[in-house]
Amino acid sequence: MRRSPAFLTGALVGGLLTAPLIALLYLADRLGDFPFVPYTLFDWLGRVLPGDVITRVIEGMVSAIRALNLGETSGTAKTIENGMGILALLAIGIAAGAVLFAVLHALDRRLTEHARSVPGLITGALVGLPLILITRHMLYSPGAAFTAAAPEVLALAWLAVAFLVWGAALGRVYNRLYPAPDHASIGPTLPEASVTRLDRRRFLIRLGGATAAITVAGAGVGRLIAYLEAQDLQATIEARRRAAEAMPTGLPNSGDPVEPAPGTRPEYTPLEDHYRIDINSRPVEIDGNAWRLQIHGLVDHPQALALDDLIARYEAHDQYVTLACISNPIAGDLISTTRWTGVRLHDVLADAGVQPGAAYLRVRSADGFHETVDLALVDEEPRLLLTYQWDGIPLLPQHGYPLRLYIPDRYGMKQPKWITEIEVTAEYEEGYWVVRGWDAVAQMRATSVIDVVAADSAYPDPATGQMLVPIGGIAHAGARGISKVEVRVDDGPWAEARLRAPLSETTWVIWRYDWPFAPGEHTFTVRCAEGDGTPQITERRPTAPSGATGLHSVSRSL
Ligand SMILES: Nc1nc2c(c(=O)[nH]1)N[C@H]1C(S)=C(S)[C@@H](COP(=O)(O)O)O[C@H]1N2
Ligand SMILES: [Mo]
Repeated sequence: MRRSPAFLTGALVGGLLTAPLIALLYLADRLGDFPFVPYTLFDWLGRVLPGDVITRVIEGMVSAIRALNLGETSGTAKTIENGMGILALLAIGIAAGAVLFAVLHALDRRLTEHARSVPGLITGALVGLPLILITRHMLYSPGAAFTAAAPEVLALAWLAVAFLVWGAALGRVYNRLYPAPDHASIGPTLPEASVTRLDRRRFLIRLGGATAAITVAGAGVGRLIAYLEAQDLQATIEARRRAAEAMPTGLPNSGDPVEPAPGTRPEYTPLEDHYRIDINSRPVEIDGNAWRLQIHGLVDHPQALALDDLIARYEAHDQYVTLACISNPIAGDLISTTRWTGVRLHDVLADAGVQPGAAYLRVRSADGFHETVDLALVDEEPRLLLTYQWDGIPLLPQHGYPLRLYIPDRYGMKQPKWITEIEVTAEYEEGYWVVRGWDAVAQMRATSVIDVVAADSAYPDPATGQMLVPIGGIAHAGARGISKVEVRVDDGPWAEARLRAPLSETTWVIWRYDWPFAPGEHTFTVRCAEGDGTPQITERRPTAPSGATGLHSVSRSL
């Protein structure tokens, strides 16, 4: 019987040893906020890989989540991304094991037992060093304002130890599986002759058992801590609500006679259900007390504003807003509505004294995200808000605490969270996603969606006795408003739906059409027109680069 090649055994051992390494990194992260290398690696890759690669990954992921019905898109996507980070580190470990074993096997006859402990340590260093540098760059470079991390020296030392021990273990396992022939009697390992194939297999099984136990224990305890912390988030929302004395305010359109069809999505998205999209495996956590908004560049009075300064010095404005991601497919769930509270960017800039010649704002965020805003837009659009509250409470970490920018009529990609800096400049600079091939303006597309064909809620028309089935959903066109929604059944005529008054001119509109029921299999299609009558684009286009277009249809057997 032939032995499997050393590199294959190395790949196996690499995998077996990297799994517990990842579990222990995770445990340390949950216990003491030590860096979780799979996430820093993934986030770094997301920033350096070419934009079209990233765009394809995002599109593939969003369509897979929808096709397989995996649940809410943004949360599921984040889970998959987190998994990809873990798989990436696992793959690195497997590759490193394969290479180490292949190299040692080639040198086998020439290395003494003692010399053979060195390559394992070298492997640990070669794999660990770049990952440590990436982690340092992501978490501890001057621009990075992630504060929820262990002290730098301690964190990097822990990673160095972890990777060296991991590398040394790789080397040890190699020695156990392939003892040096000439020095076998000196070392603690068995003479080669006695290391039978059976013994090797038994050893690998024992190793697998031990590493599996560490992996499960480490990951399990880590998960438990994460679970306990997640419960804290709900508590955080509640505590913030109490602290802000945020009374549930009545919605401005509560008296509207058009009742949503039963099963239509909530008109006002519960805060915990608002979609979340950003380039970070974990939400950026900023210390709100230490945080300052820097305003500099072509201004007479550079500013460093604390959150309290913004709140105390400027008038607060509320705006009900429907935010959507440019990656939202037709009828996707990357769209939500809440109440944004903040101060006018225009007012804040006036105090900084914008100098002649200035034309743009470069807005920078703690996570390296950035966007450019036209100063002309700031002058003509009073609704640009430096936002510090959603739903009446301070922004949650995942939604941009302490400060984010609202720009009406634009997709989310133009609206930075976790803002730290506004530079007033004369030169245009492409924003984070614009550099990566997405639309430079990113004006929201008009869209209309059927949420429900509420056959269960059919009722007889009081006048004629004809059964009516409520059909309902949303229509949205950024800040341009919706003047008309129409529904077509099969190839019939377009019938006008009733529109509920929206929460504001910048939110979606809930529509409803009560369809005269006819049994059978039917296809329902919806379309809308913008405030000024401009019809929704019917041509099917993908999300990249400018936002999806096309009509939404659903088929039902009734
Ligand atoms: N700093 C920062 N801001 C960001 C992003 C980001 O990755 N980093 N993503 C943008 C994108 S693509 C979208 S769709 C919105 C989503 O905001 P939300 O997660 O609060 O819903 O945030 C925008 N602002
Ligand atoms: Mo987005």
